[in-house]
Amino acid sequence: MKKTYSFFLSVLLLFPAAQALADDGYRLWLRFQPVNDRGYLRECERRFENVMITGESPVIRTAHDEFIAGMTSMTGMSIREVASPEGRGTLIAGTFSSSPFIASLLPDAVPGATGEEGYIIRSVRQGRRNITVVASEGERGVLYGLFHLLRIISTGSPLDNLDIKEQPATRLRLLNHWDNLDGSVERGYAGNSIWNWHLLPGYISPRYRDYARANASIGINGTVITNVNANALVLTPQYLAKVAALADVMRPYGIRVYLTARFSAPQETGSLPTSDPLDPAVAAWWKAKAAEIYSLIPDFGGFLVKANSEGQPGPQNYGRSHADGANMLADAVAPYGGVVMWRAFVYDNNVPVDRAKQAYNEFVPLDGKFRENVLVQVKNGPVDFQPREPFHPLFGAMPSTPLMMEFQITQEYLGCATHLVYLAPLYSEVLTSDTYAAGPGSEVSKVIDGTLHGHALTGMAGVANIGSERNWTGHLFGQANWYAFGRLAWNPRLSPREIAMEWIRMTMTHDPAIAGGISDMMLTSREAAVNYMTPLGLHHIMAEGHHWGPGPWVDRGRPDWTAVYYHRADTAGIGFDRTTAGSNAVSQYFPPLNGIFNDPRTCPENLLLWFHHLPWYYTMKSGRTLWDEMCLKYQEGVNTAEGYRTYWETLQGKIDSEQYEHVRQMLAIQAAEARWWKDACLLYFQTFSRMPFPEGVEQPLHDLEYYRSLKFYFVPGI
Ligand code: GCV
Repeated sequence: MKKTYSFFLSVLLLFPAAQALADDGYRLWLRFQPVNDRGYLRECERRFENVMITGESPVIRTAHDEFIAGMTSMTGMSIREVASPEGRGTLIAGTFSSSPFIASLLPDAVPGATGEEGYIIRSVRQGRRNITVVASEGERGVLYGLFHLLRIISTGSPLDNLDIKEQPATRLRLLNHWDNLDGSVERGYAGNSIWNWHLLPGYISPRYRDYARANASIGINGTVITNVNANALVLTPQYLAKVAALADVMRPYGIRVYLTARFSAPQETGSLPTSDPLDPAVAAWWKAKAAEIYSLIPDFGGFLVKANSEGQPGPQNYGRSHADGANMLADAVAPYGGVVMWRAFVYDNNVPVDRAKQAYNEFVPLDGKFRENVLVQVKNGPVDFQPREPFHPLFGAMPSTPLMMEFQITQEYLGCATHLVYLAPLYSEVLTSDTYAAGPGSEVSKVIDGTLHGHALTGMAGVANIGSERNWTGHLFGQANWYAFGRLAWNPRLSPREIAMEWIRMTMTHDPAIAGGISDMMLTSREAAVNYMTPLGLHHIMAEGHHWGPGPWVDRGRPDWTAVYYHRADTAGIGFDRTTAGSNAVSQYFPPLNGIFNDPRTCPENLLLWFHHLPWYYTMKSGRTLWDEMCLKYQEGVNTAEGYRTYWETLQGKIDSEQYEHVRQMLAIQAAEARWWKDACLLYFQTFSRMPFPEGVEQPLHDLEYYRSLKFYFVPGI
């Protein structure tokens, strides 16, 4: 790998104007802008003028090329490849087994110190020579370690005395694409699918590699490339060749490909008369299918399954349980080290008394009945990715089964890709919630990372917000949610602010005042969205079908898909009674939470109407009536969204012009939509409360009939 990367420098010197070009967002957080601070630049030169990256494999080659390209782009240095430390400083990277020299630099690193994916980054002094060593037991660890070092430099963080030891909290860190074979994306707001199924496997878009780079840079190690509302066609030889081509692109970045399995595939593509999981012919069909897949994709990850939910077929069609279905698939992939991720997002054919209770009721009795290579994948809350939900009561309630977290990155219920809603606070709120499953301190993150119940198979999935739009996510700030998901899957204890600052510094600016201002905006944005959409525990009051905009009046169709089912507003009050006197969903939580949620005086006010139906004149902690409080929350959300607009305008000329203009327009839409939410919801709820708006709440722009009559065609994502 001896090569001098002066080519990159000449490109930078020949085309300095390229640096001034507007940023279209394509490079995500991997912009690797030239370092402006001269002192810091000299520091980089002192430490990284030579590199020695040991080992030969596709992943190590990727790690090498990424590091050299990133460093060259940031410093313009001609980096020399060396076989032993030279000059003022050398970066040395590799696996312990690839070089006894690396092992000798880290004598304290006992076997198992890093695992396959963890790494150590350490500054070592040899005489007057600076050595920075990045080492791991596995080649993916080397790749992640070098991306970490690039992050240190691109955020302008200190380079001296590095002593970092990292290991991922979860084993499977996956994106879930709800991408269809026709190129559409369910709940996708950033264009079409990035997978061009028509041109695969012949044409490999450069985007696939850039996608893999971005994911590897934040530790994502798997991707489920097809929708959970699955199409059995993807399991046919024609499509498997396409999947194999994508897997080939992902592999050098340490990313495995997974597929969604349509439960009725044996009938749909295999012409069997049944898909009954206990039928030996069905099990044999899946075994043969697994063998076929692994012959094409030796590192295939496994299957993700949505069964018996929203019309998807499943084992219950044959009177079998979720465990029967999952285990049959698990047996098929087990010989190859594959896993099955079985989703707990289930809908019964009969409308339940309380939709929020269903997954718990169906899955808790199955605890301990799954094969060792099955994870049950649970959405963060019991209903469906709402702006705020309590954590899902299944977390902590299935000690003998690995539970995998499912977050939604795409903003189905959060204004699509039009609203700036930074989701790290939502993810973090859930991960740090105490389930009390094994007494105080039993946080959701400990269920997910396996430490609470002793599971080695662990994982976190995020429903991707990625599409064919040039900037990948539609809204520039949507990139921050992809980034934050990866960072939290690696380390659920990172703070949302820390993650925001990293992203801002890598994507927008190093200016501390501006970075601080932008991060303040990001950190408050989730609460702002909750306030202008669903304050005080309201939920699922979005418009019908596409879920964009308010629809608290929606009352047609399957009851648990309507808004009135969830808010239950009437002249007496509002909210879903899930107390022991109501649906008793509170009983699905461990003590003392069940008691805390059960009593309106102890229930957190931000979940009040999730658990309680309360009179409009109920007295809140502020001393205001529930009605007044709700009105003021809606207004607060609107005011915050307006404030973002005003703040952003102060950034003109201070950040990249294309970034500025893109976000400026998006924030204007968001502020208008926040007002629309407030006006529509308050006018509608006022028909029940019959109370006036309190002081400080602006009068609606239109009447209720106007808002109810609004119809939208071709909203993306359905
Ligand atoms: C993929 C919600 C969404 C559906 C989605 C489903 C799921 O109901 O609206 O689009 O389907 O969740 O998570 O399976």
